[in-house]
Amino acid sequence: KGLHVAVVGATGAVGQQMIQTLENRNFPIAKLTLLSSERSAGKKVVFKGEEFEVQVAKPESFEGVDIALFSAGGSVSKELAPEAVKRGAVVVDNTSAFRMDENVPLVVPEVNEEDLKWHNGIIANPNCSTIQMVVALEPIRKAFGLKKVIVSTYQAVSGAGAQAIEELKSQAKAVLEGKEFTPEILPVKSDKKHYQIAFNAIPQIDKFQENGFTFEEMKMINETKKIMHMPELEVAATCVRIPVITGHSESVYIEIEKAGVAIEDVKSVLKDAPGVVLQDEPAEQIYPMPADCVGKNDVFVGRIRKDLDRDNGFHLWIVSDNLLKGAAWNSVQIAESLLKLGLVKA
Ligand code: 11C
Repeated sequence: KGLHVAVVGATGAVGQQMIQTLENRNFPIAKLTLLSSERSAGKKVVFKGEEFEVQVAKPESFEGVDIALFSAGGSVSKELAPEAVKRGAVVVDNTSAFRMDENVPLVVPEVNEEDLKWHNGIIANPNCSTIQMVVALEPIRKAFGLKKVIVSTYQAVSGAGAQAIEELKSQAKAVLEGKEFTPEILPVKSDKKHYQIAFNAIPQIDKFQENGFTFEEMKMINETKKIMHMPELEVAATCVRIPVITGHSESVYIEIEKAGVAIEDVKSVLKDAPGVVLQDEPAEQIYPMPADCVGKNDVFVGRIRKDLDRDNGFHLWIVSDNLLKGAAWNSVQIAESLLKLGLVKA
């Protein structure tokens, strides 16, 4: 008894976490189909102690599939997600292919689960750095209103995939041993130049757009407005890659609507918010750090301060596992919501 679930991109950094999360959550699976590009097909993956062979993803692979979780890059989603929908599957897509399509809901269950109700077969999973920010901002918006957001990110290399993790590890070793190396992956594999990430910080994630912002920065800006249903929200972002393997961190400045709100009011709202863990005790040096968040589904918030010049300004520090809440867990959580709301049936 259960659903036929397909994972597309089953051997990638996110795909692996999706399979693990489906297992950890004991998601009701009657049949599991693991798919990938030709390059990774044939690899073996273990789910609940059983070995599965990864098959090449083709349109026919989706016959009889109830839910397909896609994380194999935008071009694979563009080609195969409509094929999966045609065959009756509901697609949860973790790429940027359909996120800003007005016929596709972009969902973070803690914020806009209701948007699942108008899906047309495809549901988009937002960008990792956007997800963790909106989980913390939504309860603040509900309680006090929200006018403006300025975010600077400190993003882990696993956001750029398994090859970027390897590049950081091998570069760090080379630098410490005084050996030569040639950067090949970061900041963007397909861009013209590549820079050292070990012992460095790179202020470029994804490609530059005509307005001078990178695509990652524009994703944070546009996706935040769509998920929160706030086209009027003022949002600016600066996204930076740092030499951390997993766990994105964000320094976020917000301006709220309501006057006279105290730090304790913000803390008490966050303490009770779904998906949020408040870690904010400066006297005890307690604050979120990526190394502590790895492997956890929650969004951790701390360093909450009232702005020194503006009564309605607050500063926050937000950290989460970019492969879990930022990707695999949010996708599986969407699948759980679809089941709960009766929007998918075996
Ligand atoms: C990064 N945020 O850290 C990116 C990875 O649009 O799903 C996620 C890319 C995406 O490099």
